[in-house]
Amino acid sequence: MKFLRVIVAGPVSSGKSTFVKTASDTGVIETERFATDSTSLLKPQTTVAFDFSRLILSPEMELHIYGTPGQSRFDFMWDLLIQRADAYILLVAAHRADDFSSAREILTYMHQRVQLPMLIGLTHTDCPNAKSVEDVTRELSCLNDVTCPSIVTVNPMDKTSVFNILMMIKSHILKEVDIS
Ligand SMILES: Nc1nc2c(ncn2[C@@H]2O[C@H](COP(=O)(O)OP(=O)(O)O)[C@@H](O)[C@H]2O)c(=O)[nH]1
Ligand SMILES: [Mg+2]
Repeated sequence: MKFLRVIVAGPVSSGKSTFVKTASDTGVIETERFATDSTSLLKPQTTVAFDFSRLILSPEMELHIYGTPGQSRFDFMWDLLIQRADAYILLVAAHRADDFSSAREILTYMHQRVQLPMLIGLTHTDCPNAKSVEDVTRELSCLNDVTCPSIVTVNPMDKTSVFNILMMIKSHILKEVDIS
């Protein structure tokens, strides 16, 4: 059996826990707790360790999907998770431009630690004031020396949409394995 580990990172409320839950065909393990700081203005609960779910693709292959906590005070968890990952997806909420700098920080953090296949998933594209893929591409590539990766739209509440981006990241992983 081959396990592919995919990390789902991103700022608070970008859709990580929802994504992990939707991806699952076996149920999910969550570590949500009531938020006590500024996060509580965005939502009542926040992920403190990680969310985990599994997607069985075939008798030989499973995706293990780990959602990170969004708040940077839990960034040691990002480190633990990313060091053993095969790939990661960074979720960015299209309608929350104030969070783009936090998304860039996470991108830089990951990039400095690992060189792995990755994609950016643009969420909340259905919300008022959502920026386009082109706008977000520009915003995320303008700082730091991180080359901007592919950005695709994803709806974390929609099973097909989540499945599609997971299949994209899976083929990135398998391409890397073939080459090496
Ligand atoms: N309208 C809309 N709501 C979304 C989308 N993605 C996530 N949400 C909602 O945004 C909220 C925060 O999502 P959550 O998964 O808790 O974010 P996390 O902090 O990254 O784990 C939840 O109420 C989700 O249902 C999206 O693409 N569109
Ligand atoms: Mg969460």
